[in-house]
Amino acid sequence: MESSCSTFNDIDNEHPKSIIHIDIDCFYAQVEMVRSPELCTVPLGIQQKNIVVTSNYEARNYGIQKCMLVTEALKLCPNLKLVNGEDLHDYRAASNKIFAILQSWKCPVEKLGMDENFIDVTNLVQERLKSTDVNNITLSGHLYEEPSMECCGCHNRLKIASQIASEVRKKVFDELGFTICAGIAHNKLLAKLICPLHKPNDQTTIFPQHAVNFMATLQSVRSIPTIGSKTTETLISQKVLSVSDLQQVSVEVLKKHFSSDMAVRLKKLSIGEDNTPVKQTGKPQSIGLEDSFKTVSVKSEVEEKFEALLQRLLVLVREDGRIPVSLRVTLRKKDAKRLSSHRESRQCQISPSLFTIASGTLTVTASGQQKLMTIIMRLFNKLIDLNKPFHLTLVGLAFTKFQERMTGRSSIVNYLMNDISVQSVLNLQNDGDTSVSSMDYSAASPSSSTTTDLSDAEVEPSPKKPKKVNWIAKRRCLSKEDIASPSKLKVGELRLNSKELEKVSELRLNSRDRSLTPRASPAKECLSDASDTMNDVAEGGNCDDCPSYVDKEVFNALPDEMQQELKTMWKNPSSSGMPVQRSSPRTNKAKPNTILKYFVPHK
Ligand code: DGT
Ligand code: MG
Repeated sequence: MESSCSTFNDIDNEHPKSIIHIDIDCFYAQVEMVRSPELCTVPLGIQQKNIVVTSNYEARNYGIQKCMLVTEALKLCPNLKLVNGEDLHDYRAASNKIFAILQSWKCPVEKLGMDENFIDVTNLVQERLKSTDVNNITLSGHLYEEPSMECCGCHNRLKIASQIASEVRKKVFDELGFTICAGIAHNKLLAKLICPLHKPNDQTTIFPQHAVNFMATLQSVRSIPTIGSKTTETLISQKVLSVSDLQQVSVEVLKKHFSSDMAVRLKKLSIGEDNTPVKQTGKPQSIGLEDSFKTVSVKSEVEEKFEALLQRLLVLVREDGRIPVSLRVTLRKKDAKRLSSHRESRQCQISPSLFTIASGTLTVTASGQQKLMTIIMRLFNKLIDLNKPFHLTLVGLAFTKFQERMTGRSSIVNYLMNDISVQSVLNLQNDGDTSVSSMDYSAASPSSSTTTDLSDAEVEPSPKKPKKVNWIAKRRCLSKEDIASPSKLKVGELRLNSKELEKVSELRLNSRDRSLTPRASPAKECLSDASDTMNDVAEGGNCDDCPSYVDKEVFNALPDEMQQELKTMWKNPSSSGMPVQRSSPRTNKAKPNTILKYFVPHK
């Protein structure tokens, strides 16, 4: 057996990468079929408005195509079973589950829309090669064409990638019941384009030396993923219609119509060359929903549409788990003068305290939802002059920014977020304080941003005290490995939340001054609120040598390592930047953001 290191050295490899492209068969239709298996044996169409956006393969046998009018589809197949697919929630959920399975191979996975993914299995292939007889590697699935001679070792690598693709497809089917197609190649472009060659529920591999021939079979330049409608138009104007035409046209001719870089890129694409990396997909930058319709011209109807969108959006945001801090409202106005429609957006910051995290789940109370609706309608009023008639054809809602914070239980920020809501209750009940916050209204486009101050009591009623005590007890049950030491905390993440943290400090002070004097000891509080948790809190806490301004309850709830770290800092204040003398909370504002900030002096 040859050594994989000597045979497949990356530096000598012309085609070092191994990429798998995954496409789920008749995606929306499969989600419905998995949910209701009786649909598997009948022709099924997924309807959005008056269009069949996709259909199962049974229906495709009748000639039904994607985005066909319902009336046409029913003419072709009167027995077509139609399911409404306007609510994308379950499709999105299925897409996320599939994505999670693809990640179990520990390779970069890039999501492309809801039903496509790229997986870069280059490293995994290299690993497997080390324990594989390179003379005896079999290909799984179809091969685009038999190779005439070996290349740089890429054939064996791609064969192993085809085996991984097979495993991926099997796992997705076994765990979720979805059949999928896969394309295997040394780059993303070829992997994507070869994927649908054997549909459904199959896979195809292409070796690099067949790239030029394969690309020449594509009838339209538009088939190349990165070529959009404008580029296609320009190419057609130069009589470049097919990919074969693009292969033949000189780069000099292309340079007359495109930038030099673009001209070279087009030439490379035409012969199947592409070196774009598979970028690991993270969480989306914004989460939004839109609803389009013929016309809506009455405010109450608009409000109903937003209400419905908000309910659906809150489901999505709960599944996402991050706390939104910015909300955008989008409208599409029918413009009689311009004979066209155009979109306008406004967005504003929203208070994170509208949301609470209880048992790891993001929730919004009914009053929080009302406040969100108030904000939405205020943004709407900014966009529409209600003294004049209006005609809308679309409304949209999106959460556009999220709190940057560690989401695990071990996050100190998470810990403090829970505290914000507890303190809010005290603040509202004991102080009768109508907390006024200013919100920054700005148009989505930075060039036309405006700022308006609005009064809005956004402090959110939240879990009652016993819940907090239980929660503290829970935290104390976490293992040491579960809890990050303060030294591991990312300072940036804390700084991003500094406003919020100042709010915590202020609320803590207010509530303490007015409602918790004299203060009960942590053990006593536990005893009165939830006796079964008393031992957890009382045993762990030892704040005898803490400075007098320290909130003992908070200190006792911290893991031992943090307590030790703080005590060390208190012993040596000059090196830690901690307040040596008792100071007002305002003076803390100017200080760097350290864990010491959370220990607010009593007045
Ligand atoms: P396939 O991959 O050929 O077996 O069939 P699908 O249905 O998976 O088609 P695909 O991969 O192009 O699109 C994935 C899903 O996206 C599809 O199930 C429905 C939706 N979709 C596709 N094209 C459109 C479209 O033009 N409009 C709308 N609203 N949805 C679309
Ligand atoms: Mg698909």
